[in-house]
Amino acid sequence: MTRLVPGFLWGAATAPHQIEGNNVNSDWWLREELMPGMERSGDAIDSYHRYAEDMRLLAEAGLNSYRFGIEWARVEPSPGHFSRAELAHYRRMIDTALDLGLKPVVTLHHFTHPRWFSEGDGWMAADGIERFEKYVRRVTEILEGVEWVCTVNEPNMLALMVGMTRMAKAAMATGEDVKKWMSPTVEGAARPVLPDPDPEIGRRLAEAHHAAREILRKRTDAKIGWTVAAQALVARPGCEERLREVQDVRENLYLEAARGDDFIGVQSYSSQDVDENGIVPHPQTPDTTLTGNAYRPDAIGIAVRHAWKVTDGVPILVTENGIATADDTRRIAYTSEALGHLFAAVEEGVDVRGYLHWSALDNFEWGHWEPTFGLIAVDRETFERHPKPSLAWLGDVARRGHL
Ligand code: IFM
Repeated sequence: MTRLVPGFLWGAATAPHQIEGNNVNSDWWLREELMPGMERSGDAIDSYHRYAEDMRLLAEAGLNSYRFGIEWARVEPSPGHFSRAELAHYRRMIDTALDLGLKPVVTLHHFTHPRWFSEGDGWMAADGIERFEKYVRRVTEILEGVEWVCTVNEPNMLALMVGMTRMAKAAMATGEDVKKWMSPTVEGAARPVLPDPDPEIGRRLAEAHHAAREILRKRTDAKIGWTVAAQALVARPGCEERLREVQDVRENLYLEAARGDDFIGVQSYSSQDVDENGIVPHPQTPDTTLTGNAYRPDAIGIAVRHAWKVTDGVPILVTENGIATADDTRRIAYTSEALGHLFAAVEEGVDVRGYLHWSALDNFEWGHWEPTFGLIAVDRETFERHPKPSLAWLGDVARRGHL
């Protein structure tokens, strides 16, 4: 039996825009309005009001941690104007989690920005980082008792999305089809290989992360990290050099920026090969997931070993891992296999501090509602929650501490 560190986090994760509903001051809300044919977040699953019920279900199942986010667009609806009521709302969420015995893992930025931030040059504006620092400084006022803080979620995906937004704006101005720039996630089988993240934006995000880390270290006792989207890339024979080039631009820039952090969040779903032309598209097979990913529960093992190596041994928190499927028995099978691969890496000496499943609830998958990742289903008319067997299963694993 694999020995896990004492206090190993067993939990599930969410992000504000995907579950709260009516995030009207965010750039994603605007995007959903402007992009033809895109599904909208709308009320989402109304977790803004129902977070206590959501957390209670996780705690009762046996989990000891919940990763959720603070929404910048709510906390700072216009530049420099901070909402005390929204900060109090997120403080209530932290208190609720602590009362239920769930260690909060709090994300400060998960893909969305206040509209006013994106209307300008966003991260590339001269004062882009300073703006983020101001927000982070205000948020530290409500973080007492929080042990884990993620500054920016998937900066590598964010750098790609900022680039996609630029392309969408350019396409709209010339009347071209914007569909391919709408969202980084796709539903259905025909998943294209996503473009590279823009390294200039990536470096800027790394600067923002370091600035936030400094503020958080001065003003809180939390462990600080950021969470990187891991593609678990594997070289085909003779393509090791090409793999390295692809990893450098897609992941290593972000993993190297985590050296000196207290932890690195690893988020993994699937794995892909790299050949002489770059990333090989996911093969389409009967077990392809609802986001077009290959069914690859071994990805998490590849991902944590890579992160461990590139960060030079920064402790790892698996901040996301899961599968988009309508068949919950597949979710249990995938997660069980994934944990087996994770534990194998632990046996080899990789320092893993926790496993947070994506996602606690079925939610808004960035322009799509069909791909469901949740341990809990939600009726989108009544907002009733229906825990799936996978929740009880994961809670049981958490209680026992092994498979
Ligand atoms: O839903 C997303 C999440 O917001 C970031 N990581 C990947 C998830 C599944 O696509």
